[in-house]
Formats: sequence, structure tokens, C-alpha cells
Amino acid sequence: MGTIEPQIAAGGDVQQEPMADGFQLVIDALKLNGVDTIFGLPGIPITDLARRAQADGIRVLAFRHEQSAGYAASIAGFLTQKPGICLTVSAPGFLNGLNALAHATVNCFPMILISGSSEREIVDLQQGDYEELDQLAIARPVAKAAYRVLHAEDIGVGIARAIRAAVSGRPGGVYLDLPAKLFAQSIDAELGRKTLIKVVDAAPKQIPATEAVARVLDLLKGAQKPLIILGKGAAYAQCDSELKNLIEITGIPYLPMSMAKGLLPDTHEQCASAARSFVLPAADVVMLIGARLNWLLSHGKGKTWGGKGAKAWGGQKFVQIDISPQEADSNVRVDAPLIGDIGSCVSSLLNEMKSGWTKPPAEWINAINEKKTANVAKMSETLARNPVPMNFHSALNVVRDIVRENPEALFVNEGANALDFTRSIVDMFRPRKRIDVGTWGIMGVGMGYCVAAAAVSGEQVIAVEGDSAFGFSGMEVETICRYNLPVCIVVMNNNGVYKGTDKDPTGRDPAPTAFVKGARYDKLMEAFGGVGVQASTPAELRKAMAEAIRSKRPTLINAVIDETAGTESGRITSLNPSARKK
Ligand code: ADP
Ligand code: TZD
Ligand code: MG
Repeated sequence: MGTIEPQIAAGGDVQQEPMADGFQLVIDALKLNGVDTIFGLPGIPITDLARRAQADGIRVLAFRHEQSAGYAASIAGFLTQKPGICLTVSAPGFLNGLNALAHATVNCFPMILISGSSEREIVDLQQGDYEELDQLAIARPVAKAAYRVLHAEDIGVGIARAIRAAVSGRPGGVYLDLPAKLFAQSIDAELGRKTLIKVVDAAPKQIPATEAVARVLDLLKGAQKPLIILGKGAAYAQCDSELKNLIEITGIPYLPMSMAKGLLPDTHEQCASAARSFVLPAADVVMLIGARLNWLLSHGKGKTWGGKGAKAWGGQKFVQIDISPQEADSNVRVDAPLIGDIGSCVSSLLNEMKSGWTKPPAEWINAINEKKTANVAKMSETLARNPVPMNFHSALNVVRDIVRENPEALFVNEGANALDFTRSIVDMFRPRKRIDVGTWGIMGVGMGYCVAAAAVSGEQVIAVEGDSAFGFSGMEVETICRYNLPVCIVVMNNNGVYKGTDKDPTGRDPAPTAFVKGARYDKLMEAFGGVGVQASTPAELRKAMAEAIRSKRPTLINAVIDETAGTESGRITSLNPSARKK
């Protein structure tokens, strides 16, 4: 571990004991636990923490706004199963990072937000310190856990607890409050070293109970129209071959949720994505694997599921594999909960199936295949059209080809139409390649995700961004250029939120959803030395994407999309209060 110089005592004698300060102990504790990257933004009191971490070999990626650094940390956590670390200054920097902390908790991503804070004595008496805020109290409701370390001797425990809280059980966002005074505290270096903890088995396996496994198998055996739904928890769990075995041995058709796309190639014969609106209401037993029955699955009821009314049960029975014992029954009855980590749960199921398994009835599989064939044919027709100006479909037809040719590339996606069309048109072929707006449907994750994806994987990154979505984190193109990351951003520019044609009925201002017409987002990239390209046709888009991937240079392609092409809220128009009233 690193130490600081021996202290000069008052009388001028050199003390023999090397000392370690708070900065060093934090860095050593992180390194001891395998942290190799910090996403952050410097300032008082953590500037030297960032500098010294970098000097000590940790990669420190500095952003232009803490929110992007936070989103980067959150998705690094998802991709690696190690807590992504975000480092911010106090009060405003902390608050800028807080959105990402909440996002991590909501999405079950392991992340630690480490923020410097001002002096407790002054904060607690509200005496007006520099950037004063009771950060711990504010973080608590949106964090899975929140801790503060006051003494250098406790840094080891503080970081160990933060790591365990972030990755064990259901992963989430953890807040770690480090007051400025802590960094300046010095303790005997040898003593300090002994206080550090290398966390053993941070995310222990959770083996499911034998009875629970039997209950699941009983239910599946009786099913005539079984369906598996893979969620991002299944992607996070990194048990890809077990999941593939389960799906192929059972022969059960499956639907991947957005970030589970590519766990098996989207072109897999059992993938039912192209028949989604047929399989959900028709299935009799549905096995959820790392997916919650939240709004993204219409809460497991209503018309999507074949229920007679908006909230009526569709008659399905549910199996739910999840690490959280509290998840089952959150929306509808779960008949067979299987609680444990997905790897252990799936292995247990496979073990019990060794004696043989009967695949689902042919009528069910044939009915799905018929729907798929019809829907795929319809989509191919739409994709093949070449309208002027370019629309989402003709642009995404290009993106789809490029992604198929580059299956290792990580794929970032946000927007409304730019998200919904992309999700259904662009196939993924490998696990954990697609990262997007997640559980909240949040805008602003884009550029932070691009930086983290490139840094963590070393692979090419492709981002498809709505023009509004891009604006939330657009300044981070400087960060992408600064670190010279292989990121190709395609801005689907339809001049606004959903579309660019809305008008202020009074004629005074632009409509709240409309942006400057014909904006050149590509110029933004050029400002920092990256490559900017304007693409008005699929051919131009294809050429620019291919060149970006060949050169690996930071590239932003301004894809000019018909401003009338989008629909209100993309695919979630039904959630608009005005639509709900009807
Ligand atoms: P999606 O949005 O893709 O449907 P969700 O975020 O709703 O996925 O659900 C993910 C679920 O996965 C959460 O309920 C979480 O508890 C669970 N989960 C995360 N990691 C694991 C794991 N290793 N083993 C089991 N369940 C997990
Ligand atoms: N703010 C945040 C943080 N998240 C949000 N989801 C929204 C606002 C609301 N919102 C959406 O849900 S999508 C969207 C907003 C502002 C942008 C849609 O416009 P776009 O995409 O240009 O990104 P399309 O292709 O024009 O639909
Ligand atoms: Mg738009």
C-alpha cells in the first residue's frame, strides 16, 4: 500500500512511523477490492482523491457532468457484476450524481456513489459551510444502503460494507459519504493497512430450496402453452450457457426484455419477440427469469395478457425466478416462486430434468411460428421501402445490418420512437450488448453509457439516440473525444421530442416538443476533433457507420429523419394521462 512521507515532529526529529492519510486508505481499500476504474468529476474535497487514484494506477474517467459519470458507473456495474464507482464533490455534485444512484437502485445495478461532504459539525448546526448539505439523509431513500465514514480507521469497513450492499442479493445503488476532514486524517500506515478488508464472497450464491424447484417443474410439466420471459436480471447473472440449455432442453418459446436481447441470438428459432402480442395473452404458464411484472409487462394483467378489462387477470400461472424473496406477488399471484441466484436456480432445474423432458405441444409452437412469419414478412416490406426523407425504418434497416455484422459491439439506445423502433428492429446476437433507458425509461443515460461501455469492454460502441435524448448528455462527446473512445453515435434527428411538427397554438413560441429545425449535431463532435457526418439517405448512413467502425474514431452521424415520422410517446402513448381518460 502507498504511504505518505514520514512526519516531521515539532522538535524537528523525523518520526520513524510512516503514516497513511484518508485519501490513501480509500484508494488502497478500493484497489484491494479490485476496483480498477472510477467515473467522476473533480473538485473540493475530492480532487486529490481522483489525482492520487490515477497516480496509483486506477483508471479515472472524468466527465463534464456528474449525472453522466453516475450513469456510466451504474452500467459498468451491470456489465461487470462489480460495483461501478462514481466520485463527486459535495452538495451540487452529489445531487447531480443522485439521479444515477436512484437509477442504479431501480434497475438493480450495483453502484457506489462516493461523495465528499462538508464538516458534520457545521452541517448539523446548519451554519452554512461551503456546499453544505445533509447528503446522507437525502441519499437514503433512493439508495439500497447509505453509509458515512468519520474516522480513518473505519475506511476499510465502510468500503467493505458498501461493496457488499451493492452486489449481494438484489444489487443496487449505495451511497458512501466521506467528509473532507476524513481525507486529511493520518494514521500509522501499518495500522491502517490492517484495518482494510478484502471482501470475501461479496455476492454469495443463493441456492433455491428443493421443494420450490419441484413446484416449478410440476407447473411447467402441466403447461400446454408455456412461455419464458428473460429480463435484465438474467443478463446480469452471467449464466448464459445454463440459460441457453434451459431454453433449448425445455423447448419453451421465450421473450427477451429489452436488455435481455442477445442472451440467445434474437434470431433463435424459439425467440417469440415477433409474436409478442400473440404469446402474452395466449400463454398458460409463464416463467419469469430476472424480470419484474412492472409496467413494462403491463403488471401481468389487463388486455396485454388477455384479461377482459384493463386490470383483469388473464388466467396465466406464473413462475418467478428472482433473487429477491419480496418480488413475487407484487402485481399478480405467483404460483411458483423460485428464490435464489439465477445461475443456481437454472442449474437446479436442469439437474431435475436430466431424467427427460417433454417439449411443449406442437400446436403451440406452430401457432407462434405462423404469427412470427407473418409479422416478419410485414416488417421486411416496411424496412425495404426507401422514402424521402428517410424515416426511422429505413435508417434502422441500416443500423440492423451494421449490428449484425458487428455482433461484439455494445449498443446504447435512448429516445422515444428512436428507442421503440430500434428495440424491435435491431437484433442482438450476444449477451449484455444492449444497454438502454431501463426500468424508468430515463433520458440522459446515452453518453455516460457510451463511455462506460467502451472503457469496460474495449469494444466498439454504437449508440442510437433520439435528438431529444442525446441533448441530455450531449456535452459528453468531449469526454468521448478526450479519451479517444471507439464510439459511433447516430442521432435520429426528427427535430424534436416524438416529432418536429408541433406548433404553439398562440403562435408566440416554438412548441414545447419542437427543436431548432435542421440542427447539425454532427458539428458538435467536430468541435472536439471527432468525426461528424450528416446523413440524409440510408446509403450515406451506411457509409458513415461502416467508416466509423473501421476507423474506431469518435463519430457522430446526424441522421436526418422525416419530422412527421414519430408517434406521440413512441409505443407508450397509452400511458399519457390524456389517453388514459378515454
Ligand atoms: P426487465 O426490466 O428486463 O424486465 P427487471 O429490472 O424488471 O428486468 O428485473 C430484474 C430482476 O432480476 C430483479 O427483480 C432482480 O431482483 C433480479 N435479479 C438481478 N440479479 C439477479 C440474480 N443474479 N439472480 C436472480 N435474480 C436477479
Ligand atoms: N426526462 C427524463 C429524464 N426522462 C424522460 N423519459 C423524459 C424526460 C420524457 N421523455 C420521454 O419519455 S422520451 C423523451 C422525453 C423527453 C424524448 C423523446 O424524443 P427523442 O425521440 O427525440 O429522444 P423521438 O425519436 O423523437 O421519439
Ligand atoms: Mg426526436
